[in-house]
Amino acid sequence: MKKMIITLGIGASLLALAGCQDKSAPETNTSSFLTQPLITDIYTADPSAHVFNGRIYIYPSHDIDSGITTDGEGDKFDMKDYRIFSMDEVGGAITDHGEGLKLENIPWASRQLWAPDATEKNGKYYLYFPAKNKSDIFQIGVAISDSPTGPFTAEPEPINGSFSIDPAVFNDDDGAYYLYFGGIWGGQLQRWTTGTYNPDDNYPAANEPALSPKIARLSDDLVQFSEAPKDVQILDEQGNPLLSSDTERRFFEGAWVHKYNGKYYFSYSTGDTHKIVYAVGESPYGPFTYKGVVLMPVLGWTNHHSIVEHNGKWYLFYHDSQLSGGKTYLRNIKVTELVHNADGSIQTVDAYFE
Ligand code: FUB
Repeated sequence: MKKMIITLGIGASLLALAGCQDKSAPETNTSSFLTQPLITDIYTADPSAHVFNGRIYIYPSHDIDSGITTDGEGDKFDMKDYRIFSMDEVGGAITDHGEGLKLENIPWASRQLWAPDATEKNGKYYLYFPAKNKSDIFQIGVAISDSPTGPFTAEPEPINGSFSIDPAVFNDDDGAYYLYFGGIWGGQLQRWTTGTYNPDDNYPAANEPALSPKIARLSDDLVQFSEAPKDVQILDEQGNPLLSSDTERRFFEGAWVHKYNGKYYFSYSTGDTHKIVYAVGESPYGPFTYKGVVLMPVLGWTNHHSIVEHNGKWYLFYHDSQLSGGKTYLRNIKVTELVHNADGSIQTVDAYFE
C-alpha cells in the first residue's frame, strides 16, 4: 500500500437533485458538481470497479498531460500505464497502489493504454486492456498477478482474435467469464466490419442497424477467447435493432454488464451524444432491449462508467473533466450511488446540481 488519499466524493452525491446546466463552458464552481474527484494528484479516467475479498478496487486509465493536443487517432490520450486504487467502502480513504502495469512492459503494444478492466479467478487476478499494436491497430491484452493491486505481468501477445477497445469482463453466477469489447470512431470497431482489419472506416448507412459491440466467452485460463466474438444485439422496444442514425441510444464505446434480480444489464456510452445508457436481457449474450439513461452528459466529451454492488448498495463509478477545467483528455474519476427502482429500471443520475 503506497499512500492514503482522502475522498470527498459520496457525501455530495447523496444530496442528488435532478437538474441540467450548460456543459459547453469549463466548470469552475465545484459545488455545482454532484460529486467531487476521488483522486486529485493525477488524472484518472474510465474507472472499472470491482469488489475482491470485500474491498473495492478501481482500475482506471491514467490520463497524462503530455502537451499533445491533436485529436487524430486519439493522440490526445497519451496513456502509458495503469494505476490501481482501493477503498474499504465508498466514502472511505482511498489507497493508491501505484503502477500495476506499464506500457514498456507489454511486448506487443506500442501506445495508448485505454480503458481497462479486471477480474479474479482461483486467487489470480487478470487485467484486460486495449492498446495499439506495432501496426497502430487496437487489440486487447491480458496481464496476470497474484494480487488485485499488481504488479501485473502481460502475456507476450494480445488475445488472439481480439480487436478494438474497452474490454469489460463479466463473471456470471455459473462460473463462466465473458469479455465484452468495442468502440467506434477512435476505437476502430468500424474497421472490422468484414471480419479483418481494413484501414478505411466503414459505417452503416443511417437507416441500417448500428455497429454492435462484441462478446466472447473466455477460456478456462482466462487468457484467450474460447469462441469467435459475436455481435451483442441492442434492440428498441419493438424488437428492432437500434439504427446507426439513433445516436442518442446506439452503442459507441465503454460496455459494462451487471446482473440484477437475475437479469443482465448491458450499459454503455453513446459517445457523441455523451450519455451512459442501458439495455436489459435474459442472457449474457443478449439480445438486450434498450431501457433508458444511466448517466447524463458530464463535463468533457467522453462519458465512461462501471457499476458495482458493495455492502448491499449499488454504485456508479464515472469520470468527468472537473479537475482540468473541461479538458477531455485530462479526466478524474468519481462515484455516486445508483438506485434500481422496484420495477428493475435504473434512476437516471445527473452529474450536476441544478
Ligand atoms: O480513455 C480513452 C478512451 O476514452 C476510452 O477507451 C473510451 O471509453 C473513452 O473514455
